[in-house]
Amino acid sequence: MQFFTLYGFSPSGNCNKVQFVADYLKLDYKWVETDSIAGETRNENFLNKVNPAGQVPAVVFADGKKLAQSNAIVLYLAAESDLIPADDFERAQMLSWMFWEQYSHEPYLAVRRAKLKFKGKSEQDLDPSLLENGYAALELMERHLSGRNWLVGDEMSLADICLVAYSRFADEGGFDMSKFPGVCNWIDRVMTRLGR
Ligand SMILES: N[C@@H](CCC(=O)N[C@@H](CS)C(=O)NCC(=O)O)C(=O)O
Repeated sequence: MQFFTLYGFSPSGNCNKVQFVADYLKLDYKWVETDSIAGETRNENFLNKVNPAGQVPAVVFADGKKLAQSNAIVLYLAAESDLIPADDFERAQMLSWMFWEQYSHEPYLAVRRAKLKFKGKSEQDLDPSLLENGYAALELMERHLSGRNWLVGDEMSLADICLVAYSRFADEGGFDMSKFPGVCNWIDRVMTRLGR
């Protein structure tokens, strides 16, 4: 893997995913702190040179190629590593969790956390469906993880890293994690495997 620059905001789970994968795989990269809340992803320089969509994480490789979207970046960085199952069906299951994360998990857990923790909103300001849908995502994970160590197969995969990114901050989004002991144990397991 060639050297790359990773533009990321430290409190962002989407950015943490990329950092976790890059560090686990001991890749050679430079982190550039980019405060998305302060608007640093929306200036002309960032839009022209890094990501025209104005978001982090975003990666610029030594040869000038650019890539955005956390789950696409980790898939590229981890190609041919042990974070992607060798079995075709398990690989598809991993992708299934990663698509689910972006559509049915992150939009509730990450958004609720961002509003409460970074945007100064109070519980009363929030759309109640964020809590309802976030709890539905956590319940689905709790059921799936019963009797399993990892989301897919017998080893940690990108699915675990992508889902742990915001699950571990669920309490900051106002979710009562005492209802999800299986998810909490899995979070500890993934973070330990990542050496964090
Ligand atoms: N689906 C994208 C989401 C990226 C995203 O929402 N990034 C946020 C930080 S977590 C951001 O840069 N927001 C700034 C903005 O949209 O202006 C991914 O997974 O990378």
